[in-house]
Amino acid sequence: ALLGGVFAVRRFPDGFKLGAATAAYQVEGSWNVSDKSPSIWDTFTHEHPEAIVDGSNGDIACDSYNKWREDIQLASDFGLHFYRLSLSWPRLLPNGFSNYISEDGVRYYNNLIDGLLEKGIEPLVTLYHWDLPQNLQDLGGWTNPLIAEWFAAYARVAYTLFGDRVKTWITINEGVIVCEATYTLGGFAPGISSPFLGSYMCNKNVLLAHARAWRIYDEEFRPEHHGKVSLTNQILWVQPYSEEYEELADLVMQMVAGLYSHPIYTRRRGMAPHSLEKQIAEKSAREGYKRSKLPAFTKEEIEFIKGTYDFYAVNYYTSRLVRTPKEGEKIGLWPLYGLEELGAVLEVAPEWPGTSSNWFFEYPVGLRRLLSWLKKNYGDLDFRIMENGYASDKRDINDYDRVKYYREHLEQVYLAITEDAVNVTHYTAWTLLDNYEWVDGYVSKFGIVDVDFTDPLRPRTPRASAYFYASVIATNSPDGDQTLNDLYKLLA
Ligand code: GBH
Repeated sequence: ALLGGVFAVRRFPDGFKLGAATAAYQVEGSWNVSDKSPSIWDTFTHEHPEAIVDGSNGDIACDSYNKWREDIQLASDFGLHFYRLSLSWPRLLPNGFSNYISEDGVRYYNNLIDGLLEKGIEPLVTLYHWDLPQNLQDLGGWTNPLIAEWFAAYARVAYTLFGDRVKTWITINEGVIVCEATYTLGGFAPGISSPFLGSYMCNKNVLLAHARAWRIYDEEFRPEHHGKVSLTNQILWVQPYSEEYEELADLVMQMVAGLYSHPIYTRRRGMAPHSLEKQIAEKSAREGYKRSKLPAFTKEEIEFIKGTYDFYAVNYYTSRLVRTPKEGEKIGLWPLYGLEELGAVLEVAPEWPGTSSNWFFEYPVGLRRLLSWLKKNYGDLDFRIMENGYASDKRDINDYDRVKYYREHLEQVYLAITEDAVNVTHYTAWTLLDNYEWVDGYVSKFGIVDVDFTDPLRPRTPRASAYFYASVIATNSPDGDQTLNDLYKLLA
């Protein structure tokens, strides 16, 4: 059995695509070279190092601005089918607006895209992975309705420059984090706390900005370039603590998934799932607001947003159990401990292993259940996992815990496809390289490749998980190379 071949080999469907992702602010560094202007993360980390666990920032990060050739070589060594990267808006458009395009920014992304294509790796490009130009934040950022126009203009520039070679676009990465981690928690750049007000305004504008960018592609670029555009959703799988909380669990799912999916992926009425609209309207009335805190959308806006997708992209890391609070129990803030707005307490099962990130507990089955929930709620779509990966604070090259995470999650993807008939077509490892993990600084490491951040040259060393993942790709099997797999099981 150790040599494999004895058991039937499990394989993903033909054409299943496996890749890895990074994001501009987390890897590029070179925050102020050439004419690049600061993003909200540059400003936030410089002004509030105390908000970051190790007081660090992304000024240099992995230095991928200079070392992009090495990154491509690694992606190629592992046999990645695609590499998901993001553009830095303030690197490409230092004013935030489209009146001035940075030549240096264009050169950098052309090099990266062409370099990937030369190795036969498809570039997948995210337009917005959280690094808003600071000057746009000064004008209200994602709470200013004009941002839909600013973003649309930026998207048009990107499609024009790179659309001949980039065929898959993600408009906005994780609207729920852009709005809730920012405005509800106040913990992410720009560090403004406006729970369930700013976050709801942001939600509306994110949806409108995405829809505009999708429609521009659809009308002006698709006829020539034939690409696809969607947004990614980071979704916690939330299951009832016990049977009596089934309805509550669904309500919470409608908040963490539905708020950004219902308006795009369903033809059903309204901008938010009905149960959620009702809940928030009632809560708003109790709080003395004349109208629901969820901003109203016009009929035209609703029509404008519906159907603006070409696939369903989901990022999955972790799960929660939900129940109502006990007598006198305080509900924590979204989404680590609870959803005060919905009267829901979230917690983790004691048997779910923790990681180096305080929000992150392992529950592989959650991924399979989430995929089924998405299919049930939004239909038989082309589902693409655009992020999944494991956090550790160890610089261990023999990262068997990470191998285990990938093995167990890939198995759940395989079961979702083969047992539940969910049409999952892509899987993306987060992340290619250890990088700047936002408020977790350089402490929480998600890379299948180690980066030495104490060395100015930022040397990269592939971990066991990189070899395992390469073998998954080579065999198109969730188990990877059976020999390797058995070996890891022994060593783990
Ligand atoms: C993804 O976010 C990101 O796309 C990626 O950039 C990031 O490096 C990766 O995952 C790992 O974190 O909102 O209260 O939970 C995943 C969502 C965002 C979840 C930050 C945890 C921390 C505060 N994560 N969030 S909270």
